[in-house]
Amino acid sequence: MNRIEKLVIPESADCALITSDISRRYFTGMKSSAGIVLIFRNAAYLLIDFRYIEKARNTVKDCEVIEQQNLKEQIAELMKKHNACSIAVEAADMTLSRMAFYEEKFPEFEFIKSGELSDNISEMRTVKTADEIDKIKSAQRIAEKAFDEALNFIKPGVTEREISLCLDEFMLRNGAEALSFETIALGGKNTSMPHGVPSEYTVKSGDFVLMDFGAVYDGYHSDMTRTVCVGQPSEKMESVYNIVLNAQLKALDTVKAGITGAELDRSARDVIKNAGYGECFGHSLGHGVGMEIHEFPTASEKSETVLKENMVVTVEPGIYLPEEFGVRIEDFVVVTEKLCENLTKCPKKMIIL
Ligand SMILES: [Mn+2]
Repeated sequence: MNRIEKLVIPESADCALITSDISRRYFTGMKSSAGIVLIFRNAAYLLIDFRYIEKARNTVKDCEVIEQQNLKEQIAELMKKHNACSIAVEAADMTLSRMAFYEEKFPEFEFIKSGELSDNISEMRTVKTADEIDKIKSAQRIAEKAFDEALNFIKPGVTEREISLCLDEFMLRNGAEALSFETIALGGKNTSMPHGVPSEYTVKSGDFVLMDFGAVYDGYHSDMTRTVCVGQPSEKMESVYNIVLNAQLKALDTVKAGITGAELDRSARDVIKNAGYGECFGHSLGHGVGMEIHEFPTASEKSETVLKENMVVTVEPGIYLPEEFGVRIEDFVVVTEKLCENLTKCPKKMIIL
């Protein structure tokens, strides 16, 4: 069964209207910034405009490709053909103005606006196929080579922005179709801000440098964080680093199919709490990664999601001490029945440059 056949259309709807860029790519295999997929229980159509039509006709296999000309007429025709009158929309993507557009154009149809369709799609996407995992691995290999490059680049005198540029340029030159997100590269005191923005701050000897970055390969993201030291760390830096590392190793030892996101979060959080830094770990332990950089499942204190085999999830504990420094170490893993498969191959013992 292909993905379109696997999609569960909400029971109250006759068809599903796919409008988000990511879902369109997920179901058609083709990247585009426009177009809709209309999925009935026994047929599916991609309506896409002139800019993309050649590519769509050549590559899209699982649905009928129609050149979009008059969307209103074309949708009405397909609805009639399939004797359909209710349409489930992607509530997580649909804006109020687009919804108003559809409702105005199609007063005769009922729109199912509950989150059910979006939930069904995101649930499908949490469990990865072997092919998706391969793409995620390719993305991660690119990011890891960029990390090696950055280790050669980082020295006293370089700025945070230069470090982020070093990572970005390397990833884009070496096969990344895009960056997973705006690269975080922070030095010195700035490392205490978990999602700080790279500035002109110049790295000094004795600084931590924290880098959180990833590459996108064929639509799939990677995500990693490393904290390295430029010159000798203080005793406190070393001790905090090792607490974070132990918390991360504990979580990597815990993650497996059948536990909840909350249990995974707790495994690392307890190590940090017991070391007296519980208040300094103010974000959740991890999140799913795939076609989006943040997707389900969530590994947070409240997450009741039960992890399943072949979900991909990050493990990224941190300790942040304002006006001093911060440490985060992030790997991401494929959940399996026993030991997870760690997709991140970079060393984690403290690197001193
Ligand atoms: Mn992450």
